Amino acid sequence: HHHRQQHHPYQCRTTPGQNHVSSRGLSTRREEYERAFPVYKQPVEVGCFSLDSKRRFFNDSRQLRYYVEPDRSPNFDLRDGYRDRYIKRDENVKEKLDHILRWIVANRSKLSSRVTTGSPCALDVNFVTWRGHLTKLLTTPYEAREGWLLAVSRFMGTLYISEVETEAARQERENRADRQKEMMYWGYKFEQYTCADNVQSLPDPGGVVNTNEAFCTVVQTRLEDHRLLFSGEVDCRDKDPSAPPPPACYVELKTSAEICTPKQRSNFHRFKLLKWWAQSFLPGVPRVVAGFRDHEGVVVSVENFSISKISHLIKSEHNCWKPTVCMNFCCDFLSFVKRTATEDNPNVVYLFSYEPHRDVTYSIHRDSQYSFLPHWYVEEMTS
Ligand code: 0WD
Ligand code: CA
Repeated sequence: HHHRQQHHPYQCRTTPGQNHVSSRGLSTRREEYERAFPVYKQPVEVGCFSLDSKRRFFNDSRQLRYYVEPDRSPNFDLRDGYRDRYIKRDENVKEKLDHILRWIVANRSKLSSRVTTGSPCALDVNFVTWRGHLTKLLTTPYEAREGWLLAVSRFMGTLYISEVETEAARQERENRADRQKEMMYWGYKFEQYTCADNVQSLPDPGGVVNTNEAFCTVVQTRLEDHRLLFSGEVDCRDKDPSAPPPPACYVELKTSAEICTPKQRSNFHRFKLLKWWAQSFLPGVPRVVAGFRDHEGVVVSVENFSISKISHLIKSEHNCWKPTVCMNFCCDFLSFVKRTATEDNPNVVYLFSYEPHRDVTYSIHRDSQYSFLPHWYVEEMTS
């Protein structure tokens, strides 16, 4: 009794007024998103900001680092400093969109449309969010393990999307094994081995790893008729002064277990490259540098991945992910949000929920714990 519609899977499939689950959910089935690649405009960097060692906000690039290419087989010890030179960001503090909102307040003139054209879209964008939230949307049709919760509020015509930690994610975070905690450090340690603070200087593997520090780019782009403004953390940039302007000079750093068997290679292509591609494609970061490490946390090889080549690399894989499915799903989700989150009120939250193998559904919450647009932001924007 299911009549799947090829191009508009979210449209009401039942008679209006009939209370049927499929009439208010959004399908996450891959087959429904296999159509032409949607228009995705080249992302443009409109600004950046930095968070220092105490997580303080600065409207500048002071935390931007420079990539220093290591040997092909550098033998970096990623376990070094875990006990005595590691300051970890407090994961219990939920920052929501606060840093992006601070950036918007400081740079409002760059974003507001000067000509008032009737529609009250004070910011001239439809969506404001973190890049990481969009990455989760892109990978949803292939995500069989983890669900998500995305809170949405419409304010002055713009839709703000902020993640809410699921109960399952909170439990996983609180029950993390010691080995897992240490492995989370390895990624940051690899950054320290490969990044310098200045164009002229070299990396300092003897220093402290402090995960409060971050450099974030703010980009603007358009996915079909959705104008997007989002921010993402950037690891470092090409230190060559003649490198292209941001975001094309940015480099994403990753660590991954070394690949020893065909099965491991296939899993790497099917799962890891999907996440790497989605994350960097969104802001237009062209390359990923991967450090492959052994079980003892020693980097045994370093490899470059060009984002534009990843989709070709995976084509030999049977039953593999497709970029067009990722982008079309995201596009349709944003359309679904636009037509659902209609009340313009910073204290109303439309909570969208995904559980693997289910449609995306939503619930509405007024003046609840889910409200995430701070008073200072609402005040600033309306005065
Ligand atoms: O409050 C929240 N729910 C979140 C806050 C969720 C996600 C991000 N954030 C904020 C933080 O302020 C952080 O500085 O986002 C920033 C990073 O945002 P993003 O670029 O949109 O996130 P994502 O693409 O998922 O992660 C990029 C990097 C990660 O690198 P790897 O190579 O592992 O993908 O940002 C780091 C991590 O190094 N990172 C985070 N840093 C702080 N808070 C977080 C987080 N929650 N998640 C990933
Ligand atoms: Ca990284």
